[in-house]
Amino acid sequence: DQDATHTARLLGVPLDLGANRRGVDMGPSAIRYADIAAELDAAGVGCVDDGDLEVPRLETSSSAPNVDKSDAASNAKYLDEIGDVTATLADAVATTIDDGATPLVLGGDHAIAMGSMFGAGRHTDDGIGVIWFDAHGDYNTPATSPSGNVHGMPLAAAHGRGSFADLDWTETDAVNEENTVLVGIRSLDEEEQTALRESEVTVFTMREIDERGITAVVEDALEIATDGVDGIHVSLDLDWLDPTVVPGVGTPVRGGVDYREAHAALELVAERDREADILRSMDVVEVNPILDRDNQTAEVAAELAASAFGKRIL
Ligand code: 5AB
Ligand code: MN
Ligand code: MN
Ligand code: MN
Repeated sequence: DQDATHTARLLGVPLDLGANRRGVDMGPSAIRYADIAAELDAAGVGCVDDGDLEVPRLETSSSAPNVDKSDAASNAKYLDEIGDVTATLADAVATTIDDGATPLVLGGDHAIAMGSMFGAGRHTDDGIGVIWFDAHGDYNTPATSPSGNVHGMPLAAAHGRGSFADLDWTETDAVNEENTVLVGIRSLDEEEQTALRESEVTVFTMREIDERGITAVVEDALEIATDGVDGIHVSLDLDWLDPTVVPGVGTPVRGGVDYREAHAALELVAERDREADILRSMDVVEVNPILDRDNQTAEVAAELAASAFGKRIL
C-alpha cells in the first residue's frame, strides 16, 4: 500500500535561454512522453498537469543575449527574458502550494529554479531549505560567470548574491543559506569555489559520497536542509548522474552518481517527507532530448521524480 500524501501539479517550463546548448526547451515534452503521470500514479500520488508556461522562443523573438562584457553586472545572457519567466513561475508555484498541492516543475534549463525557489519561499514564516542535486554549484553571479549562462547562477540568485540583489524580480530573503545543501558536486569554477567556501552553504562533493556512501550523505543533507524551516525545495539537475546513465544533458561531467544511488537519494527524501511532510516543491531540469538516446534521460527524470514523491517497491 502506498501512503503518499501529495497531489503533484506538473508545470512545464520549456526555457532554454539560460543554457548554451539548444534543446532543453523540449525537456517537458520528453519527460511527459516518458510517462511521468503513470510513474506518479504508481507512487499513489495524484497528478494534475497544468501544461507549460509560455516562454520566449529564440526563433520568434527579437531578443538579443544582451551581454555587456565590459560591465560585470550585466554578464548574464537573456537575463530580462529569464526574469519575466521566473516571476511568472514563482507566482504559479506559490499559488499551487497555497492550493495544498506540490509543484513538480519540469525544465527547461536550471535558470527556472529561481522561480521555483522564490515561489516556494513565499508565505513562509521561517523560510525554506534547498537540496541541490547537481554536478555543478550553480553559484556564479553575472560578475563571476565564465560563460554568461544564467543556468550556472540560480542558487546565487536565490541567496541574493552580487547584482541579483538589485533586480526587482528576485526574492532573496526566504531561501536560507544555512539550510542550502549541494550534493554530488564535481565541477566548480574558481570564483564559485571561493563564494561557496565563504558562504554558509553545505557542499557534499562526490568525494564525500565515495567515502561515506550516498545514504549517509543524503541523511546529513536532509538534517541540515530541514532544520528550522517551513519545508524544502528539491532541485534535480539530471547532470548530477553519471553521463553514461544520462546521455541527454548539455553540460556532462564524468564521475557522477549511478542509477541506484540516485534512487536511494530521492527515496530518502520521500521517506523523510512521510515522517515530517518536508517536501514543498521540486524541479527536474536540464533534460536535453536532442542529445539523449531513446529518451533514456527523460525516463530517468520521470522515475526519480516518482521516487521523491513516494514511489515504493513494497
Ligand atoms: B547547470 C559553468 N559553471 O557557469 C557556468 O547545468 C557551468 O545548471 C554551469 O548546473 C552549468 O557556465 C549549469 C561552467
Ligand atoms: Mn549541472
Ligand atoms: Mn544545474
Ligand atoms: Mn509531504
